[in-house]
Amino acid sequence: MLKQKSVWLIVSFVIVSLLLAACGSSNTSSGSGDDVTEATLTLKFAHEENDGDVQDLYAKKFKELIEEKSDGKIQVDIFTAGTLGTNMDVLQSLQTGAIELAITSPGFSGDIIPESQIMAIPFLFSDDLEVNRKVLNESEALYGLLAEKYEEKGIKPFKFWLEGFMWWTSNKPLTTPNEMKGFKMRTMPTSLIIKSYEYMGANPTPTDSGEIYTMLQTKGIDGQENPLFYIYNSHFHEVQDYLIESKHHIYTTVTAANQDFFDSLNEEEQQLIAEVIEEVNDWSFDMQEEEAQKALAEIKNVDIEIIELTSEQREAFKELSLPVREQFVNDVGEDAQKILEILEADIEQAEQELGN
Ligand code: 6CS
Repeated sequence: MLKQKSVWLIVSFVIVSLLLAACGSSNTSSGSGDDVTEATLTLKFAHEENDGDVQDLYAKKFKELIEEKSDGKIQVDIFTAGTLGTNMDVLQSLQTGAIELAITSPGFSGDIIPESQIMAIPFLFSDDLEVNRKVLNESEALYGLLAEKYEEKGIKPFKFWLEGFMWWTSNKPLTTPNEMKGFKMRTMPTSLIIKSYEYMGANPTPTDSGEIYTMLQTKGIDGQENPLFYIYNSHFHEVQDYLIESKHHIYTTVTAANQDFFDSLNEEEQQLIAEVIEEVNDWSFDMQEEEAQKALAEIKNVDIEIIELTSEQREAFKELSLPVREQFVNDVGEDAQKILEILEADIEQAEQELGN
């Protein structure tokens, strides 16, 4: 007998497929009449956030540039969070080719690409965003062995990129491991994040992103982690007493295509898509920084206490979280170890090159 989870997965897959079928196929023509350019390709581009969030601004920039540079021959339809099911459904749709492009984050891809959980290890990346930018742009670990793991699952990762530091919001100060004990911390569903918080003494509670606000309000969870723009746009600061600059992690994500779809394109189309993603990626670093600054300025207007962890305080949480690295290697295997070793070296090298 099929388990309830499997039945639910099949049902949501059928719903998403029907929805996408209603949106049309990837080879289409748009408009009619002499003054309208015939579109030869329509890309369905899904992401995990809401209208106006960082991933949405990224997708809109991609749409603007590719439609302009292809003289309207390539068109883009953007799908925001929830419109094609959960974020895990989006990843599945990318894998099956029901959508052509997506922004997909490691917090949701652990079941399909276990090695991608490396991006969810806390305190692994630098506390300097420029260093992290360099690593995400160039890392041999990410564009070598980790990229192969995505490709084995039918997904072509173009660029890894970041959406800012993760901050904690909470209903009590979180400055020492003692205060973290039993704390109901909302997490994304990937098992490595859950284990990391268990090591830090918390009671991690995976929750769908659409439920976070209500769960905070009703005290079903005590707090959550997210970049500033997401905290502000989702109004979490309105139902939390503390905003903590913990720098325990950065929010990373990947812009990716369905591999078969990408392989089916001609060289010119492939090059254009890759070039535009490169351009949007460069642009996105300043964009996410601006969004973070705007959000912080707004949050400072409300009644919430902002705490910046000292490096000693961060170190105490880091120490507790360290076993998750070994657990990642034990759970995922030999290649996970290689990716981790190369990534650690890439981060160290970037730190040295940028003079940290
Ligand atoms: O916490 C989450 O679930 C969400 N956070 C971000 C920054 N993007 C998408 C994700 O669903």
